[in-house]
Amino acid sequence: MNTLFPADFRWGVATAAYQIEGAVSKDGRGPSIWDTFSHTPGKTHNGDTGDVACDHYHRWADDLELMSQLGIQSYRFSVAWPRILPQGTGRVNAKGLDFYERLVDGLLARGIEPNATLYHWDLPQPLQDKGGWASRDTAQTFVAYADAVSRRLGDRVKFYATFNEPWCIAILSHEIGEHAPGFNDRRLALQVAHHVLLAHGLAMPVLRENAPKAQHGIVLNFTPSYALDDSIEARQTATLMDGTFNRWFADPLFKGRYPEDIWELYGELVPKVDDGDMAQIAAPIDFLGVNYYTRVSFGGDPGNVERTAMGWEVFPQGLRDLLLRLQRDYGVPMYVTENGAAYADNFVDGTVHDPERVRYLERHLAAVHEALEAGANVKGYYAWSLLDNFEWAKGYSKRFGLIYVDYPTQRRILKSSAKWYAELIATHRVKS
Ligand code: IFM
Repeated sequence: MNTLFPADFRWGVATAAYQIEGAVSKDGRGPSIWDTFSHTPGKTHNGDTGDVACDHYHRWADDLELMSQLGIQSYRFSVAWPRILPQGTGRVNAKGLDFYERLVDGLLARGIEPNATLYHWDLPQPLQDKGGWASRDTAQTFVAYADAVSRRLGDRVKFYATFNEPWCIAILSHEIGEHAPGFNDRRLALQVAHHVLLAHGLAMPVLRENAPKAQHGIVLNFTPSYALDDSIEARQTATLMDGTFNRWFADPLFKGRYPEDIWELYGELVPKVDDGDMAQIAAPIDFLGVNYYTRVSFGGDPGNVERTAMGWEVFPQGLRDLLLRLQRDYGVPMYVTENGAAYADNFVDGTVHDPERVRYLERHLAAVHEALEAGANVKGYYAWSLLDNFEWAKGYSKRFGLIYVDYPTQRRILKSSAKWYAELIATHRVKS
């Protein structure tokens, strides 16, 4: 089957600041919670840190050239708050803004649309010291940061997303403890989720004012939840998982309320919500960024499951189902802002051959195409990731890039998947 995508469908790649930039002490950048966390023994694989990462802070122009070479149309990157406001608040560090201005202008000069995420997990450490996202004040502080960035970059950035993956910011980092700041407290995590959503809503009018021609939204990670048999247990567990993982974050944004079944489930752990918060959170957005990697399932036998190097099930149908369900439930224009896979890539005889990743991407893009045909308003796709990079608690042990990074030399090598993606962009067609 050959699937042709619409001519105006956008093809992009995505990265995040702490995962690629390195240069953590350069040009006045302050420390973030990820510097603290990754330097704490036992928190990351092998004690890996983002100190150097892909050294993109110095190599950004070469990386943009690689994007040009592949025909990338849009680049989703994140802005590091501690470069802009080293203390988190107060004095703006002009050199931090200069870096993103160079990056944005460099993209525009190459005909690549800038798509900026304001928060991809690197909270300035001084703000964590004052309570971090558990403190309501951090929501207002975020607005001042969003103002500083969007005032300088304005409409040159075509897409602004406030947050990347609130579930990870709240639950993975404050309840499960796997990510910075590494807490294990569900009540705290739910309050954090509320403050993050509130910060998003409070920032929307500011972003619209500073960049009236840009599109504004937020990026959520979704893990669709399936019952594999008809048992009541499997169906109930799947519904609750869907509620805690997906609806808890999406319903407030689009319906102005938390899902009732999960509110009841959480009982006395629910967050403190002030008058007016929910209306603020539900401020209209122009797009929803959808990050999709895998699903969870309950009951029955999933059979012989194919998994990536992260141990995540490969389930392309989940992306089609998800896009159609989001269309039905929320009816908002969508971009797939992350999708991709880690595999154990090897650099052999000057090349990196990664047929599993090509197959993963091909099958997921076929699923996106099916969703489009069935009426989902999906306007673009960003592969995660442009480069192999710092995979958070997993350090450098997991490679998600279309481009291989040889960390000791910082040499970049196009994997077969990068060449495949370039061909897809040129033809708008995916074979499956
Ligand atoms: O690397 C991460 C990214 O930072 C957020 N979404 C998932 C990716 C793969 O785990």
